[in-house]
Amino acid sequence: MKLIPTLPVDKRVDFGKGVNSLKVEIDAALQELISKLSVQPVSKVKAELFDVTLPGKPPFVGKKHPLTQTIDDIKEVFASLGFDVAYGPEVELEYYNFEALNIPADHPSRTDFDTFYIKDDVLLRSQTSTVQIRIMEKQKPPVRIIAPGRVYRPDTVDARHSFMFHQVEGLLVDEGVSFADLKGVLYQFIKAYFGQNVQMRLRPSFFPFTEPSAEVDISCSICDGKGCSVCSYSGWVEILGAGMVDPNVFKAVHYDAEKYTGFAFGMGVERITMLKYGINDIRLFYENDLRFLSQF
Ligand code: 2U9
Repeated sequence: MKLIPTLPVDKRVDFGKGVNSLKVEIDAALQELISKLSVQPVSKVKAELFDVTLPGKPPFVGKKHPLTQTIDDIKEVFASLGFDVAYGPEVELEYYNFEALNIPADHPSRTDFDTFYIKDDVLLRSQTSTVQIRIMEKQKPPVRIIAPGRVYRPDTVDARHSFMFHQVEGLLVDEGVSFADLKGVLYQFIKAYFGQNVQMRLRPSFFPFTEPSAEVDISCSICDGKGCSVCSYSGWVEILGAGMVDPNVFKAVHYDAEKYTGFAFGMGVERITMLKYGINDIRLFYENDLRFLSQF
């Protein structure tokens, strides 16, 4: 186009027309190329694709495992009764798991708990009572604690047994503590956890670490005590064990058994969770299947 003024006058018109039509052709080809590459201003793309009035996608929010929820619920009830929470090691000395709990090497009840040994005198604990012994070694009465945690037993896995499960054990030691105090505390716990309409009964039993001892039943929460397969048509289900701390346990931690008395109890977390929600297989807790876990 710059050349046009330099040309002789009679050539300018034809040359100008030719250049102009070339320009139109190039412009059209460029426009086509641009639209094929869909090069558009960013602000325009966003304005067309993003509708700010649409509701957002809810983020996936995880939640606590049902066993952790149960432990939290138990902690809350006992906190309201003045109990602290204590923890201890899962890998334990044989002494804390057995001897200090009045279970000497030749005691017949050891076979039920004889557990996973790491070496001669070190094992995976079979109950959380080890925690209470450790606390009593460090602290004078009054003691009022619950000890939640994992325990290990040589049980064959089936719908109701597992080689690892969770317990919450409790201990209260002071001057003048009686069996009636034990019964009152357990009664409050059962009403708070299972509901006001649930009944409780105690049956005499034996544990090496408590004397006297009892097994505690509640009226079946599945059938309301009418009788079903969960309670073997008896209307009652066992939910925990308990008793007055054996004087030999106090001897092991140098507490004066003449001055102090105390009660202790223990419950399986899986068991009470299964009873509360009607779960029929303990293995469901350990499989990490979200179809099960997301229901809680
Ligand atoms: C100390 C002294 C005594 C804790 C107790 C039980 C009875 C009991 C079982 C319930 C179901 C274990 O998980 S389970 O299989 N526990 O029956 N536990 S008395 O007694 C203690 C604890 C600590 C120092």
